[in-house]
Amino acid sequence: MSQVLIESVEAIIVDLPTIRPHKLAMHTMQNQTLVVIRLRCSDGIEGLGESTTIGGLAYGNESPESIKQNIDSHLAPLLVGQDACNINAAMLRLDKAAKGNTFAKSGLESALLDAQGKRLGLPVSELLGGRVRDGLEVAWTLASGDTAKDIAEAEHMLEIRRHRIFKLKIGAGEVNRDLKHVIAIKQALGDNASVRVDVNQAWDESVALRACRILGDNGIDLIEQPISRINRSGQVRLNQRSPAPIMADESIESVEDAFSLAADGAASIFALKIAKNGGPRAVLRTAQIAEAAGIALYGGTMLEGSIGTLASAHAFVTLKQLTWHTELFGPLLLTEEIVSEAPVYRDFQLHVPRTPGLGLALDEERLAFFRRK
Ligand code: MUC
Ligand code: MG
Repeated sequence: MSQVLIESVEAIIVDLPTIRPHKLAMHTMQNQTLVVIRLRCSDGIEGLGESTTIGGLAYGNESPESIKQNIDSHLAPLLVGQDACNINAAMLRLDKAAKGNTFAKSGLESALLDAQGKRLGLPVSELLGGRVRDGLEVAWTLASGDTAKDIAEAEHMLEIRRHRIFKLKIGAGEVNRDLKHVIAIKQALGDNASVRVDVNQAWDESVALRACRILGDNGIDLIEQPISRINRSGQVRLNQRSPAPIMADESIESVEDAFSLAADGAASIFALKIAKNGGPRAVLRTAQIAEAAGIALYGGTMLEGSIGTLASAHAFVTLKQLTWHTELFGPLLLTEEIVSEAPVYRDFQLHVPRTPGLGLALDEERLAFFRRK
């Protein structure tokens, strides 16, 4: 068989409405911008990937526009003409020529895996060594900014059996008001739900020491990234003192970050995100570091659409332990789809397709309608 080559790589910016504003410490999302990757190969197979972030440059070092520009100008030319079946060689070539850019690389790695899975007739999870579960329990984020609305939203999710784990985005408001908001929600939901918070780095250590104690004492199960990713020693101290476990999210911007966090004892849970590691294979390297260090795992999201969500899910179903479950609800925050069959959420779980590749096809008409002109 003659070699299969990568013929073209396209990065497409897509703007989609959200079901409601989504309020995070550093940004309020009024919509979501996806970067869809389309990788065409000489055997006619097309691989899909996604390189999505949150709030322009509010979350990380890459914005949708910079991701597209860097793929168009630097990364795609390195891939075109290369062997489409050798994902190790393709990703090594990108890593040699381009520092960082893990969001862009994640979409490209996902697209290569999707194409290879379609070629071999295997789901991406099987290319990654094989799944040990078919479904993933999915948390929902309460982030309307209003306590009563959040409680009503959580109760509805419990009733329709879609979510029983809730993450509350705090840190934008005054700390005592935030604590009251969280405790009111936990009291309303009681033992029917796991309630966690994500501070998105908004506190300093002096505030976090007191707040983490109050949250832990009031039944909050997990505290995500309470202080700046830069304050490593503060995070180590918080991890030793907080009654609720500390999860690292923004602190992990690469697989190497995961290693040094583990070595320093700076978190007892890692939020795994394909975008922050450079793809579904790269995120599994971070998972292996965590497993070796006795750090628990959580399947995180950058609020990707269906493509990025399933690229994450195919990696997460291969994991031995996923103690804190996942938050792969991105498609449910959007009012519109650009794939022909949306991922299936049922009985608190996301069901991961067993069809070849990621298990998705683009809806060309909807993509044409929503892509940025
Ligand atoms: C984050 O910081 O974890 C994940 C869920 C959500 O609502 O926001 C994201 C980002
Ligand atoms: Mg987070």
